[in-house]
Amino acid sequence: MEKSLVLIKPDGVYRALTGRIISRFEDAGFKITAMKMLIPERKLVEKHYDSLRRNDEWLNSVGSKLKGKDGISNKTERELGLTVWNQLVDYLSGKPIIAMVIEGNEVVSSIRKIVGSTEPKSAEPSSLRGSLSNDSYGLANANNRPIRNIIHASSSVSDAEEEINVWFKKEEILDYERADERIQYY
Ligand code: IDP
Ligand code: MG
Repeated sequence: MEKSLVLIKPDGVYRALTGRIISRFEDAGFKITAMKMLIPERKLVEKHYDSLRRNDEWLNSVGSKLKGKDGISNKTERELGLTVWNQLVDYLSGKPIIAMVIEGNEVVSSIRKIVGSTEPKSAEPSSLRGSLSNDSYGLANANNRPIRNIIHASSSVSDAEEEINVWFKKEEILDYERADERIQYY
């Protein structure tokens, strides 16, 4: 079965939303096969987001939303993107988060749908980000911080494999059968 890596970011933990978030994944038929609560060091978060730091398309796109803002317009879009990347790493470092491996049929794309798009303000209102937050690019940029969107979810099967290796050892991922798996899948 396909696997995804999900993090409940510090805003989700501080706002006591963890139970409701986990329930949404379980209710959709997905199986949690690893879970831990931890306060990650910056190095671990840097590793998790390493592919974004090397992704010029992401850096330029994030930076372009800041370009022209007073006082920082002398930086390139890529440099502004790197500033946001650093803020993103700070946002998750040294604060409580929950990391999970979730398994199921085409789970990566289904979980992205349940989580919703990056900006809570424009995420589907039925999604987790759209129903549990109203943060926007405008507010995040005005306050010089990354979007607070409660959850991270892997965006592809190959990203999921890399991200799972960042957060979990092989033996921490459990093999068991959910009681309704036969009804769902066999
Ligand atoms: P995703 O979490 O929806 O996959 P990514 O593009 O992978 O979004 O970005 C990672 C995280 O970086 C987002 O979840 C959000 O917290 C933050 N972020 C993304 N784009 C921006 C932006 O334009 N401004 C501020 N923060 C951003
Ligand atoms: Mg992403």
